[in-house]
Amino acid sequence: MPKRTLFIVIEGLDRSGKTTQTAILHERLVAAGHDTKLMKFPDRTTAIGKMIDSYLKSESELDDHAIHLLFSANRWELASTITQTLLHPSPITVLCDRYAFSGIAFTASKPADIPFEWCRAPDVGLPAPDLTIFLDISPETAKERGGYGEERYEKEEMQRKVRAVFGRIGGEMIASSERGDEEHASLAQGGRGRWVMIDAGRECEEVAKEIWTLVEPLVKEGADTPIGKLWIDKGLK
Ligand code: Z5A
Ligand code: MG
Repeated sequence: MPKRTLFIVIEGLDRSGKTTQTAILHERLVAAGHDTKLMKFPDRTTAIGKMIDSYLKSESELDDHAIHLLFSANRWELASTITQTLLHPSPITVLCDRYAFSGIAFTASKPADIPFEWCRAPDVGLPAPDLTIFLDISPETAKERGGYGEERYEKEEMQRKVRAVFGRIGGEMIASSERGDEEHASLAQGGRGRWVMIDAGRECEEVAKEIWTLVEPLVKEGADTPIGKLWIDKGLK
């Protein structure tokens, strides 16, 4: 199979610097000659994204299950864009700010006690990231970055629960990519669908440097496996 470009996701807790670090990484990739498409979820520009935006700003109310499915639908409506970009004849890397992992972490942390497996189900089969960089930050440090804002989930108690669910997702992704390693070519030894946690409570440039050190050699090498399907393909379950 010819080499293809990578699908890289930056995930993390609120105020961990996802948008800041995605922008820096995007700049560095482009400067290094890697054409890169920047994406973000929720993508508030689509019709579904506008409903999500209105919900997050508390301008509208929706059942917890319904909004969860809208977040997922927002990814599915852009799934073919991700795949087509990765398979484009001229190589384009896809770099994405939040993805399905945020979807599970936030809904499963709500008081409604919606089961983890139910939260994961609608995203099963989406294009799987080759690499997910998880920006970890303590709720205390996050709070120092200006406190939580106006939007619905920006409360400390909720953020603690979200952190715990992300811990479960990350643990399962790491275990899965290690299992997958037995049969698949590895993403520079880290396994297919690699999940890497980075301490985001440090200076911006320190975090950016660690991300670049991780990403640069992987992007140079590319992937020689087909685009995975999230939680379906071996090594991504
Ligand atoms: N959500 C969901 O429920 N289901 C889903 O499926 C998805 C999302 C995809 C909106 O998301 C909400 O949607 C979110 C999850 C939920 N709920 N909450 N809460 P969003 O992505 O639109 O949220 P956001 O408000 O754009 O991003 P964020 O997570 O809050 O922030 P961030 O991107 O991680 O951080 P940042 O914008 O880069 O930085 C925050 C501030 O810290 C800013 O002032 C920076 O200048 C500063 N900063 C950044 N890095 C540093 C360092 N290293 N040191 C000091 N200060 C820093
Ligand atoms: Mg952000």
